[in-house]
Amino acid sequence: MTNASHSNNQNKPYDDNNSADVLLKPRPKTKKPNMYKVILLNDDYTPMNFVTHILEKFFNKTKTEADEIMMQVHRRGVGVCGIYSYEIAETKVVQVMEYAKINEQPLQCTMEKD
Ligand code: TYC
Repeated sequence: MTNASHSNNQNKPYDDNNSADVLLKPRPKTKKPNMYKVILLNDDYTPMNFVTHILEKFFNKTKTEADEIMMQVHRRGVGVCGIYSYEIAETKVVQVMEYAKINEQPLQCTMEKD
């Protein structure tokens, strides 16, 4: 045959009697990634305004949002900075820990599966 469409049904708008398609067609792969909470821990030494600054700088929070999360951590002991894929969450944790260290603050940042 010269025309490929004669030997298959690709050009036909409908394929009513080829039910095998239903079994063979793969489901669309939309697996959602595991997500991770990035968490700040309270301590008695790190200044409140340093924690607020961290939340603005690394987690793109507004001043109001950052103050709210900081106060949540201060009062309750922990607070969620954001929820990210594993690689992004890990990067945020490293950035915060390095920034706290060079500023000689004991602030602790960690991550946990959402
Ligand atoms: N508790 C600290 C203070 O009273 C403030 C603080 C808030 C520290 C949040 C860490 O993750 C933290 N200065």
